[in-house]
Amino acid sequence: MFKKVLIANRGEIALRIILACRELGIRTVAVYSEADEHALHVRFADEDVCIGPPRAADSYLNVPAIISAAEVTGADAIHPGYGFLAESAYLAEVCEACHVRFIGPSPQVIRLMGDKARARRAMKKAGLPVLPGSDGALESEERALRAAHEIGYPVLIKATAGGGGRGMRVVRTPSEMGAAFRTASREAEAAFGVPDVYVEKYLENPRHVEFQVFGDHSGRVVHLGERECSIQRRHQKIIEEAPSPALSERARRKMGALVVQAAREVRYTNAGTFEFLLDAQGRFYFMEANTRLQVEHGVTELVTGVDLVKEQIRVAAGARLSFSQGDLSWRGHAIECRVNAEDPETFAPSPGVISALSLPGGPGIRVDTALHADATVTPYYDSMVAKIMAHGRDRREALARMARALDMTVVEGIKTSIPLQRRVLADPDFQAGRLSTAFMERFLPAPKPQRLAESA
Ligand code: MV4
Repeated sequence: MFKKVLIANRGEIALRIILACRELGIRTVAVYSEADEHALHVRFADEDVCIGPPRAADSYLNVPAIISAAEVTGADAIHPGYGFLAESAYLAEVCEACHVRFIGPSPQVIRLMGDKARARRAMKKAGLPVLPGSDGALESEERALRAAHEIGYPVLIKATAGGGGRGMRVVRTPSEMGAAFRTASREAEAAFGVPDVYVEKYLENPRHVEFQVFGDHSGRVVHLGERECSIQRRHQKIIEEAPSPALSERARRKMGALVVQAAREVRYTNAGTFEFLLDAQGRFYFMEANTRLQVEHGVTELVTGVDLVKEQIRVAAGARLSFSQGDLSWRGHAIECRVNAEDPETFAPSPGVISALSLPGGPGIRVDTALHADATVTPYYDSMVAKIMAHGRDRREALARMARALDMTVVEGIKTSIPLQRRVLADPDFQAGRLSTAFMERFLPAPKPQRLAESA
């Protein structure tokens, strides 16, 4: 087992990884930017190294600084968390070259899944259903038009280097192709440095359902069921749950078996997530695979009882998976609300000093956060400051626990997304499990008269 792990991240996930290391008896090294000198992840780690100025590009994304910190402290491994360098094939390669273990999949698998068109091709070949589409990057607008003609409109132009919705454009008629092709390509170039795009049949208002997979270095691969992640805004998830209200036991078994087979085919190791779009008829299509631990891993932990972070560390150190598919069962229902430091009406970031803090507890509640009284929420990084999770025997109980947990949460000094989440929890469609990726549109900045009426 590793003796010392460096955590190349900050905030709640850095803390989450430190907790896992503690339980495994592994020493921890925190890295931090000048903005995070007093952060909780630094205080809870056994050792810490400052890796640069506040801007992420100068610190948490600085590969040489992070590798140097690992070498100076004698760390055996690096856990990247999520975001920042978590899906950097380059960091994984540099780790190999420097004989520091990267806690994640191989550089080859990270690179494969990072190219969305290549991943789509590979997963189709491995037996996963995909939407009709071009099987690779399109060289010109004319090629895109020809592909769209074969697929049938509407189509979606996607960036091969994509993710996060950037470089995506819906095209409903041939006349829209030219402008959409050029803007998508330009956006992709600006965001990812790669202008390549491909097209796919566009599915209107699908659900987003993702499967958690895990592979070890002896070739064992299992799935830990799915998460429903349709409640999102501008590709930022807001509420996630496990299991998905949309999947029957039979559908889960079928999708799970296909995902395991596909992951095996590419020799997937460590934790991964296979994202699917689900249509109104229950048909599912592979969208992309994320080669990292996800923000929402906690809801899977609550329903399976597996500690995914400890498993990641053990497997990276060469251990076999501590459970087999047959050992796994799912208990009850879990839901997560992401607490963001933002205005719940306008979504504008809301940095500041936490003047008062009272976090929820009681039966079935878990809170992952690095917040504390007097903490400063800086404007430099992602606005997510806490994750509130609720577990219950069924969805109804989980939702009731979440609602009262949100009611008992006090965060003063900044604005948070909690009021918005309370409104979602109270929504009849949400309560009935009628979800889609278009769900949040109803909750977006209310037109002015309505807002006046609300506050009256
Ligand atoms: C799609 C789609 C509809 N049809 N692909 C969003 C981000 C990127 N991962 C792919 N995304 C989508 N791909 C086809 N062929 C709709 C989306 C999409 C979406 C997906 C999951 C969760 C929220 C979403 C919000 C808008 C669009």
